[in-house]
Amino acid sequence: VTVVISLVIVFVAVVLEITLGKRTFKQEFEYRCSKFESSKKYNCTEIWHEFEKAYVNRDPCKIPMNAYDSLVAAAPFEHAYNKTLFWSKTKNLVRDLTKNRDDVNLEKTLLGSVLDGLTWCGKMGSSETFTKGCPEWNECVNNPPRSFWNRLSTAFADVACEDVTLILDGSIDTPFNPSTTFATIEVKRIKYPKVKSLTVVIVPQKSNCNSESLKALKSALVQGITYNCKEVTEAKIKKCSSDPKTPIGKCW
Ligand code: N1C
Repeated sequence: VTVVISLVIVFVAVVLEITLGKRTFKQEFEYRCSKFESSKKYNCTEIWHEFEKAYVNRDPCKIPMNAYDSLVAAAPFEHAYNKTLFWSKTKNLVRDLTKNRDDVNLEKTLLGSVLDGLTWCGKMGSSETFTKGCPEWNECVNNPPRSFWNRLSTAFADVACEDVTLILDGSIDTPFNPSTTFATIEVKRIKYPKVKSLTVVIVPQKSNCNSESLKALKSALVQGITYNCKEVTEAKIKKCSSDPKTPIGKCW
């Protein structure tokens, strides 16, 4: 009887661990990366190694953008650069819109998808990766996730070409917020004549195409790039998300 009870307890424990057990940071990284590895030329072991090198055993407030240079080089983009979509404060809406379409936001690239939503840092004197006790986004400028997104967004904007789209949030007063990654990094890296036009898409509410905030965007844009702005209803965007056969340009 004791043996049977012990076996049952072990069985229940194993089942619980499998169903409730969370992946470690490294396991999550490798799991997400492996989805890209099979069809393409990526080597996830090498990519993990390059990633770790950027922040392990370092002060988590002293990770500059260029710490991720070799990571970005180890996982080059392979998307259609003329299908680039940028966003600010509209991440979920953009995720839904580009799902099942060939249009690409940063979270659809290997490194963007692997690190999306994660927090990480190292500590001096340790070879581990931590997910707790890491600096907040605004706590210090050079924290590991912030420098990573700045570095990756730089690379993403650098390869963009032809006609690009920017989806902004009309429910706030400053849809083009000077402190965001889009405003501090991406807008400056979208270059003419490589990029011909930028189309802002906004669901008009507190802000619309005539807002002051968008005038600031227009003047921050590199000279030569044609600026367009389109107001579109939320209902139309939702409809477009559920109908991926409609080319994204026909959604507005
Ligand atoms: O600061 P934001 O938005 O303007 O950044 C968005 C802009 C996009 O165009 C992306 O290409 O910058 C790129 N980008 C991401 O793709 C991304 N994925 C996840 C920037 N940040 C990203 N994150 C996380 O969202 C990141 O951890 C940071 O905290 C937010 C930035 O979101 P935001 O302020 O709405």
